[in-house]
Formats: sequence, C-alpha cells, structure tokens
Amino acid sequence: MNQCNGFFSSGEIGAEAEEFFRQQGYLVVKKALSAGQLEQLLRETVSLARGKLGPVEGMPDSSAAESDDGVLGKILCVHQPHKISPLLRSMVNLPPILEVLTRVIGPNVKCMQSMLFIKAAGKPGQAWHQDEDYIPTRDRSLTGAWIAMDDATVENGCLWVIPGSHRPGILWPQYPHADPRFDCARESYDFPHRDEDAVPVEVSAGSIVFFNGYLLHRSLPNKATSGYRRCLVNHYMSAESLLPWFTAATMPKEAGAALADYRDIILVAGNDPYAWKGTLDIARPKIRPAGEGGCGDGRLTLQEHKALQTAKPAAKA
Ligand SMILES: O=C(O)CCC(=O)C(=O)O
Repeated sequence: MNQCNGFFSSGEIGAEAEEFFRQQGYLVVKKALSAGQLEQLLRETVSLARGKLGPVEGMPDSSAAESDDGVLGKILCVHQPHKISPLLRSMVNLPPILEVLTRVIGPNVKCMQSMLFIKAAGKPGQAWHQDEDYIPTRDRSLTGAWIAMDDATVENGCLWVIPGSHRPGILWPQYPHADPRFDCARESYDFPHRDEDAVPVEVSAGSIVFFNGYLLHRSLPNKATSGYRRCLVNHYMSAESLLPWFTAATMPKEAGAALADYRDIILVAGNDPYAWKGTLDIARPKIRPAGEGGCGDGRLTLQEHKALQTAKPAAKA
C-alpha cells in the first residue's frame, strides 16, 4: 500500500484516495490503460497529425513522404481532438476516469475539453498556471485527467504540481512571460509558494494524473535527445455548475452574462440538470505548432511586467 504518495491502482479509489485528492489537489491512477489502448492512441495521434482524420485549423504543412517524427515534431498540442477522433471521444469516459471523477467531483459529471500534447524532444513546457484561469466553473469543480502516452519523467518534461496549492481557491495573477523554457501561454505569479515546493509527477505510460483546476502546475521542456512526452488531457466538472466559457459565442441572447453556460459538453456520469437546454457542437480542433518556446516581441520578464503595473496609476493621474 503506497497511498501516501498519491499513487493508486484502478479499483482502489476509496476514501483514502479522495482525502489525498482533497488535501493535495492531485492523485495518480497507475497503468490505467492497457498496452493495446496505448498503441491505438499513439497510432491515432499520427493519423491526426497527418490530417487523415480531417482538416484541423493551424495544421503545419507536411508531405506524405515525411517521416512520422517529422510530422509530429511540428505540433506541440492539438486542442479538442475528440471532435474528429471517435477513438479519443471514447477515451473521455474510460472506466478508471469515471471511477475517480465520481468520487472527487460527484455523481453528475460533464466533459468540455480534450487536449493532445505531443512535446517532442527539445520542445518547450507550459508555465505555472491554474486551469480554472482558462475554464471557469462556478463551484471550483474543474478536474483534469492527464493520460500519459509515454513514460513521463523529469528529463522529458513531466507535470510538476504544487501540492495543496488549490486549497485557498484563489486565482493568482498572470502575465505574458518571455521565458524560453515555456510555450506562449501566460504565467501565474505572486502565489505564496516557491518553485522548490513543487513535486514532479513521474508516471509510466498508461497512468492517469488527476488534478484540481485550482492546483498550480507546470511542465518543463523535453530535455531528452529523442522521443516524445505525449499525453491526452481531458477536462471535467460537475454537471450541476453552469460553465461561463466562451460566452460571446455561446450565450443565449435572452440570458445575461451571469447565466452564460457553454453547452458543447459530454455528460460522462449521472444526470445533466440542464439537459432541457440541449447541447451544442461548436468546438473545432485546433493545432498549437511546436515553436522553440519564448514568444518574442511584446513578451515581458516578471520585473518588467511588475514595473509596468506600478507605473500605470501614475501614468493615468
Ligand atoms: O502536459 C503538459 O505539458 C501541460 C499540461 C497542462 O498544463 C494542463 O493540462 O493543464
């Protein structure tokens, strides 16, 4: 029994796992996928990257003669791949995922997003952030299920988490960083933890890392000389909560902003109390190309960003 480090087996998700998740903000289900399922996922990733599942916005040019490595190396991440892949759509309700989610979220659970990270050797990671910065729930129920498609190690850029950092329920400020270790998203700062408080979540392929939407997490660049650190991340929340996401596109005309509710969702467990609204099919897959990290002009160091923030009121006066 090694529950104290947050690693559990499928079928072992009980009160101890739930308590670990509540306190630390994450847990791991070891080897939740079979070798066959992993193999299918890896093959589907190549098909998707080659455009065989249909067009994807942002797809880099590749020729049929190019090697799989050449094609995969141009893509850092595919957003919403389940929209064109029946296989990835089926991974949204894998039994080990539902086993954990119905324990840590509740009986009624919906999914609103999938992301497929490829992160070839040499490619950047993701800076400190909290997923609720991007996907706002009303009840802090956002939970990621991060399915490792390769062994994820410190060397190849595994996930790092700050245990317990979800508990205050605060969204920390973010700024557009210029750190070449990370892709172009924004970075959280001024939270009361140090980088040294983070722990690497090294897992074997087929394991699933679950983490709360307020948990501070990041990943570092893939420093291996070859290979990938691929993962499929699905995001879930309580079906009882509205989802005020992408409101301009999805808010019903008669509703105020306070009632905005993104309805391109998949119910994966229990009942949807808002089933009367129906669902939408509006999200389309999109590719984030694999740059080298760092985002060039217009990006700031934290010191520059803070100096600008301090200068703003004075400039207005
Ligand atoms: O896998 C990664 O590199 C980052 C994943 C992540 O930050 C997320 O899923 O929110």
